[in-house]
Order: sequence, then C-alpha cells, then structure tokens
Amino acid sequence: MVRSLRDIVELAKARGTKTCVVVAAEDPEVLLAMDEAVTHGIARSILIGNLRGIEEAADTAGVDISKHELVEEDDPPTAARRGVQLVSEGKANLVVKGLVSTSNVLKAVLGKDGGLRTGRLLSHLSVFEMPGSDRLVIFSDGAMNISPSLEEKAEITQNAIDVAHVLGMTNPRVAIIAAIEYLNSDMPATIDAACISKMAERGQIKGGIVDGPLALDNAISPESARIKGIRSPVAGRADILIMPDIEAGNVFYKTLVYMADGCCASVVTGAGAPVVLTSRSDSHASKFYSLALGIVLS
Ligand code: COD
Repeated sequence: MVRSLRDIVELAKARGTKTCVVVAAEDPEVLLAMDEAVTHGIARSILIGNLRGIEEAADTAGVDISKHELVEEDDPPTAARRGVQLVSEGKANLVVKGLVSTSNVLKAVLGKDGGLRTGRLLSHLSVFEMPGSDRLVIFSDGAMNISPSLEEKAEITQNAIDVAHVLGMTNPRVAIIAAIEYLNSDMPATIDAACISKMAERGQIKGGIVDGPLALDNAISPESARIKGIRSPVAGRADILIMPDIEAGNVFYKTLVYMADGCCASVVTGAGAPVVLTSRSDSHASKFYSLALGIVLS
C-alpha cells in the first residue's frame, strides 16, 4: 500500500512508461514537471501548442525540448480537443493541462465526438500527504462537480474508492463529510451523507466502508470521535473524505496547501483516461506527483 507521494512515483515506475499529451504546453512549470517525469522513465510526452511559445517556455524552465514530441496548434481550446482525441485514438495514455482554462479541457474531455466519456461521472480527487503523517488521505471533489446531487455524490464516492484500490488501500474507510455528524433536515448534506452510507450498506457503492454524516474533526481525529462518543468504523480514521460541494472541497484543498503545508497529487478520474489539471499556483512537487498519479491510473 502506498503511504507517501513518493510511493506513487515508485508505483508509476512499476507500470512502465506512459505517453502524456500536454495541451497548450507553453507553460514552463508544466514542462519542468513533464521533463522530470520523462527523466524518471515514467513518461513519454507529446507537447501540443504554439511552437514558439513552447520553445520559450522550455528555455525559461531549462528543459531540453529534443526529448519531447511537438505538435503545432496555436489555439488553446483546439489544442485541448486535439490532445483528448489523441488519447481517445489510443495514441496517448493521459491528458495534461497546460496554459488553457480548466473548463476548456473538461469540455474537450466531455465532448460527444472524440471526447473521453465512459457513461460514468467524471470527478476530481486529490491524494494528500500531510507533514508528520505516515499515510495518505484522499478527498473529492474540490474542482469539477459544482453542486453534486445524491446520485452524483455516490459516483464521486465510488470513483474515489476505485482509485484507493489502485493505490493498494483494499477496503478504504470513507467519511461523507457534513458540518455535523447528526441528521438535520435544514442541512441537506447530512441527509445525502446518511443516504450514501445506506447505499454502501446495500451494495450500491462497493469496495469501501462508508459512513456519514461525519464532521471533519470526527472523521480524521480519533480523539474528537471519542469525545463525541461516535461509534463508527470510519470515525477518526477516514482514508477518504467526500465533500458536500465544490466550495467546501476547494476551500479544504487550499487550506491544506496554503495553511497546513500539505502536498498532493490530483487527477480527474472516471473518464476513458486520467486527466491531470495542474494549476499555475500548484507547487512543482504537486505537479510532478499529479503526473505520477495520472500515470498510475492510466
Ligand atoms: N461527468 C460526466 N459527464 C458530465 C459531467 C461530469 N462530471 N459534467 C457534465 N457532464 C456532461 C453532461 O451530462 C452533459 O452531457 C455535458 O457534459 C455538458 O454538461 P454541462 O452543460 O453541465 O457541462 P458544461 O460543459 O457547462 O460544464 C462542465 C464543467 C465540468 C466544465 C463544469 O461543471 C465546471 O465548470 N466545473 C467546475 C470547473 C472549475 O472551474 N474548476 C476549477 C476549480 S479550481
């Protein structure tokens, strides 16, 4: 079982070299992370974008562009569609976002022609390593599904469990997060959380131990769960946290990174291939680990 983001890189090495297509690749930080993945032997790369811009970005990053295949496409949304098409044709294994908006990449992935739809819900998840902790925690969804319905939350939960399995967590403990751990009909997230727990109990979600509603404190702190007297196989030791909506998920993500020194690997899962949506403000380490996670899941 993986216990650190470094372990994810080791797992990627065991999977062999995968082809990553970077869309709108004229981004020095993404090129640097991509180059590191090539150097580690976990990736080959196809860089799509404005060739002059890619060369300038490579110069800025100190990256030798000769190790990378180049495809000219000046328009970023078109670059996203072409990259997604290469993956859907089996010429590449995963899509990596460069200097193009997240929504343009997601729209290309969701495209009816040449997209990567599978009939499943696509969701974003992050695998976090926190200072002083000897295990990883997965959470979802802080970047794609804006206000998921009950059924969508169930799919987000299943996607996260499936990723946990690939990372060697055989029966992950999943907390469905709300503001409180009791049902309150004025707080719809608590009702959804209870329904999802029941869905898991009845086999509608498989492969994990699911419980909720749990508040964040009693999901991750055994002491808090004990003080509050919560009897639950998940409370205090959740491996996966499912957030009620994008606002909670995104604020949680940024709190861990900017206020608690967390580092993470993130990916969109559920499509025909993983999609890595690095943001310009992500650290270099986080970009590289996200590539490694995408490679493991491809
Ligand atoms: N999984 C599978 N299919 C989906 C999903 C999904 N998560 N979302 C939409 N679809 C399908 C719909 O069923 C429909 O057939 C088609 O795609 C278009 O649906 P719309 O019109 O609801 O979708 P869009 O294209 O307007 O928006 C989809 C986005 C993913 C772009 C949108 O949900 C979005 O903007 N999400 C937030 C992205 C973001 O800004 N993240 C930044 C956070 S850092």
